[in-house]
Amino acid sequence: QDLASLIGRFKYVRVLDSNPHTKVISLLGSIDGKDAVVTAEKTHFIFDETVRRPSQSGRSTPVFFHREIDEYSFLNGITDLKELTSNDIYYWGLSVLKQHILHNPTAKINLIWPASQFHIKGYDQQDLHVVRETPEMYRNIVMPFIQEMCTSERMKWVNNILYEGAEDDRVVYKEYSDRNKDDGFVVLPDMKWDGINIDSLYLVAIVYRDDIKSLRDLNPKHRDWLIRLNKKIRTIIPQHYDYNVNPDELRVFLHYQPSYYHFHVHIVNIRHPGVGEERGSGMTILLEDVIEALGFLGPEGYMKKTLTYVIGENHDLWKRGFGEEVEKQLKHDGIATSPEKSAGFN
Ligand code: M7G
Repeated sequence: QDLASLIGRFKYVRVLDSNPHTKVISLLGSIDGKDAVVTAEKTHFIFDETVRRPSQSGRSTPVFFHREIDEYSFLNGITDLKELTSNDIYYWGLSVLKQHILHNPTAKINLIWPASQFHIKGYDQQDLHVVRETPEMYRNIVMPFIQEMCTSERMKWVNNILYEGAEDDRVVYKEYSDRNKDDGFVVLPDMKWDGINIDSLYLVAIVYRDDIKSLRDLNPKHRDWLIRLNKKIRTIIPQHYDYNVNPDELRVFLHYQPSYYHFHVHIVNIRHPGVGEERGSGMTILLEDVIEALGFLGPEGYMKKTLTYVIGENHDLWKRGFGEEVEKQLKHDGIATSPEKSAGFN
């Protein structure tokens, strides 16, 4: 089964979401009678100073070099240009750029097939709400949910990367020894990265230890480990990309709620603001902030903290009680939920 033949058999059902800001569209459809979600994202422009060459080691992890002119760079690649209007010193028009499947592809396409209801709901447009997740809500609602989400089927892609050599040729860094499993981790390009443009560099670091499901499981005992992890990430990645990205140009962060409950951190070029937040839900917390907070949170760390973030109505937690909690919280705070009820402050 390759991507091209699967996409060829994709039967369109409806648009799940489209975002003119991120230039992403997600469609629901089916392939061979099973649900499929296809997402397309227009790729970013290639400037003439960065270009991709195969790495020396022969692996397909791209390495970037500076160079002057490339026929696929934005200006050189203009094959057609039509002015729409001009006014005084302002001109605007439309253009067609030279495209090439390797050097300058038009879009990155992701396919999930067969897609579960979790996947479909995750991409579907939804109403969002701010909620305070208290430690009690975590214990009563989130913990049982996490247990259900940690099936070997759902975690298969993670275990494939850690133990089965999946995506091996793209791995940027791997550290693992049986003696020191707790320090082991692997860094590789995230599924969200086109792998071409370093401005939109997006990597994910997945740890070998499996006792940490999410931010909630972190306590002060993990602080030194996270400091080491942060240091390694910020050292290794600039080296790997020949300092076309510097240690202080990487945004290293965690998601809560994550989509997958096996500890991992996101690593993104700071030139790509907002990335990792495109779903509009959950919270993004910088690894540096986590390390800092563990210095003064009590011995139970994040387990005792109330976490405020955005939750979508399609998230399972919404039905499992978060919806009711949001109402209760507003009532408790004395905040009216409709114009009739808001008679002013007292
Ligand atoms: P998350 O914070 O749990 O969820 O991050 P998010 O999707 O809301 O960000 C999981 C990260 O793993 C995401 O950035 C995904 O794009 C990435 N990811 C998911 N899968 C299934 C794969 C995969 O098979 N390979 C790679 N390389 N990355 C993946």
